[in-house]
Amino acid sequence: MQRRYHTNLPFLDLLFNVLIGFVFLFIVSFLLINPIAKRADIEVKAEFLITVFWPDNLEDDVDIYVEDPAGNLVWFKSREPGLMHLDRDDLGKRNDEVVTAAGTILFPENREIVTLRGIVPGEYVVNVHCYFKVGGDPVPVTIQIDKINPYSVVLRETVDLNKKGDEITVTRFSVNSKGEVTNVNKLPKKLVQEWQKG
Ligand SMILES: [Ca+2]
Ligand SMILES: [Ca+2]
Repeated sequence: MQRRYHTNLPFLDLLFNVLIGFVFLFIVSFLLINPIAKRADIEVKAEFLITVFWPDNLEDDVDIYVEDPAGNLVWFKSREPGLMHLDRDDLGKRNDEVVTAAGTILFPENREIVTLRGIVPGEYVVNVHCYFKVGGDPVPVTIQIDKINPYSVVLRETVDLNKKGDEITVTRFSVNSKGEVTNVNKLPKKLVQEWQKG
């Protein structure tokens, strides 16, 4: 009996170590799962992001205009029609400084973002317009369209706006009821009317 007791000890030791190993793996996997669940929370709030940006520190004011399949137009004076939302009207360098109670905070980037919070099937039109310009050099404007669920880059393209008042249809893209992009083309469409130019 005594011999049998001694031979069981290493086995129990091993069993205990395996158990500790499993507990450790469980804790590690739990920690890994948690941030992924948090990211998913953010993802369901938007289906597409349309980001327009131009070089930092320029005084040039570029505006994004997006028309949805229902004919809604999002722009700086109509920031949340339908399921679209424009984060802010970036005026170039002029509104880069934001004065807060904690002091002045600098946002050097020039960027406007339109979020599509849900899917309306049909065609979207994305235009950029040069509202204000300093100097004669063209301003390179980059447009990126991100599809969020599942993630893919639909388009990333840079166009030049040469002078005040220039308007370019960067893209038209169609989305079906499943949220899939079915057609991308560049057929121009004027979205900025005279009264909107201010
Ligand atoms: Ca702007
Ligand atoms: Ca800016």
